[in-house]
Amino acid sequence: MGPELTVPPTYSPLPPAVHPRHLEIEARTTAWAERFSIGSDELRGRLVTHGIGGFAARILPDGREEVVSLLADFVLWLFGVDDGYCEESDLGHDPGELTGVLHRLLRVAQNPESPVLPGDSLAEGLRDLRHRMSRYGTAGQTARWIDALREYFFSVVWEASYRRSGTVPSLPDYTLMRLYDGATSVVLPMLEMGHGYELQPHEREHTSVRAAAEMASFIITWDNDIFSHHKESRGEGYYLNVLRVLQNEYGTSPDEALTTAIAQRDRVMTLFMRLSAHLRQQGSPQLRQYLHNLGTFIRGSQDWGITSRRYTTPEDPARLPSTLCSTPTDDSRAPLDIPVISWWWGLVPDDDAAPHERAEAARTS
Ligand code: 3E9
Ligand code: MG
Ligand code: MG
Ligand code: MG
Ligand code: MG
Repeated sequence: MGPELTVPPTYSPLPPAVHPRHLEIEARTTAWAERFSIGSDELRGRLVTHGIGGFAARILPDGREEVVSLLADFVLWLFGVDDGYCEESDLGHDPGELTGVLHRLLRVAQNPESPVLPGDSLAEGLRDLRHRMSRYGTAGQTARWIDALREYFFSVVWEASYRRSGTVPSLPDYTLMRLYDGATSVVLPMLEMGHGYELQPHEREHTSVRAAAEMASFIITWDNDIFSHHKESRGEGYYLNVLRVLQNEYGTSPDEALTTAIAQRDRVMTLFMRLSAHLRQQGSPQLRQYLHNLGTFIRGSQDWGITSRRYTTPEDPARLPSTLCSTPTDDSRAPLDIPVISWWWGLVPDDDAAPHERAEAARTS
């Protein structure tokens, strides 16, 4: 085990917010996990101390309460899969076996009435989630959620192949995998459901809008890697984290990898802010709401990440920051040297001034 890393306050230009009913949501999610017996007793005992209800309450601070609760239960369920199946069991070392299990779960999500995996607690929990998705979302949103679950499952199978061989992917491959294996894209349909609208496909699938969502996934998962590095590097067995990938890619120390990862997420954050401002100028009210909630997803993940017991691990404390900061460590407008995402930097017109610059120009013209 190397020397302990100290994570400095990281950059956030976005304000904090939490749903006023977060305590009730937290309590209901604990009860839901018990009712469906999600994970082993030991895993569930840990998950209910992680403040997952509060996390969902930060992702959708003004959302419809039933959908915030649904999101909280779903995130707890995802940890039942990600911890229970992928990271802490033999199944996570066997991509073929894992594929079969995940396919059966997908069938449950798609056709909850089919007698697949009867009596399995994750399957029963998923049936309940699916019924509630259909209640609060449209048929299109439910289908999008199932497709996103499939892309998340596909990526954890890829991850399992690295776990099996004990190898570390290249930075571009890790970046591509991480756009999906943090389960961020599975949350996106619930941003719409939380506010009772449906983005039209021509807007949601527009290259720039999809890129904005991918940037949010990048920032959220890079932040997770930064804040969860302590938990992950001290755990037993294999772990995959951007700090490990960067050390492997560039032959640098853990401290240098931390500095690089923070610079990368800061550079993407400044791009996300410019792209959102650009898209807001012409987008529908629904798109503006969606962009707003990509922001609350990012900020909520940061606030949850530095405070959750899951990452602070009080019995062996991580050196995490207690605040965030208002200045990026890297505000370059040049693309990151990662080919799978470097095209993002071509989406914001060069002369697209920052919002405060535009306001100033309008005032003085
Ligand atoms: C994967 O990353 C974490 C997801 C599968 C957990 C579910 C959470 C969400 C869908 C919201 C997105 C939030 C994130 C990525 C924290 P990893 O590194 O296995 O998570 P860990 O908590 O173990 O560090
Ligand atoms: Mg169980
Ligand atoms: Mg994981
Ligand atoms: Mg994990
Ligand atoms: Mg992590």
